[in-house]
Amino acid sequence: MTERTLVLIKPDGVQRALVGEVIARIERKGLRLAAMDLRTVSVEVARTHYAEHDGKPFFDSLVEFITSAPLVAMVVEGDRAIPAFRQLAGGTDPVEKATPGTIRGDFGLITQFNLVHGSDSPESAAREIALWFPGL
Ligand code: RTP
Ligand code: MG
Repeated sequence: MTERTLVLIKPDGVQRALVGEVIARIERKGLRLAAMDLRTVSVEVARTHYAEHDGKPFFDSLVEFITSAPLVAMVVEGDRAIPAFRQLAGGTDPVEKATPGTIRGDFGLITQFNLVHGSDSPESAAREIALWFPGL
C-alpha cells in the first residue's frame, strides 16, 4: 500500500554532510521524495513534533539539539514507506539497536545524535506531515 512518511535528516546529519548519503539510500530502496526543505525550526515546532516525549529526561536537550542548526525535512512516499524507512534508519540507539547496513548503524554513535527521524505509524505520519508540510 502506497503511503507517506515524514523523514528528517537531523542537524548532525546535515553538519556531517550525510544528506546525499541518506537521500541515496532512500532512492535506492525504491522510495520517492514528495517534498524536501532545508530549514531551521522553532522550539515550538520541535516540541510539537516530539510531544510524545514531553517530560522525559532527554526532552529538553532533544529540542535544543533539533533547533540548533538547519535540518532537512522531507516527505517520502512509496509502498509501506513508513516501516521501509524505519528499516533503513535502524534502531534508536546506533550501537545497541541499529545494525550495520542501516543509516544509524553505519554512521551513528550516540543516541541523541542518531542522524535521522522517520514517522513510526500512519497516525504519526499524518500528524507530522501536517506539522512540517501543511497543505501537502
Ligand atoms: P525518532 O523519533 O527521532 O525517529 O527516533 P526513534 O523513534 O527511533 O526514537 P524515539 O524513542 O522516538 O526518540 C526520539 C529521539 O530522541 C532522542 N533520544 N535520546 N538520550 C536518550 O536516551 C534518548 N532517547 C531518545 C533520539 O534522538 C531519538 O531519535
Ligand atoms: Mg520516534
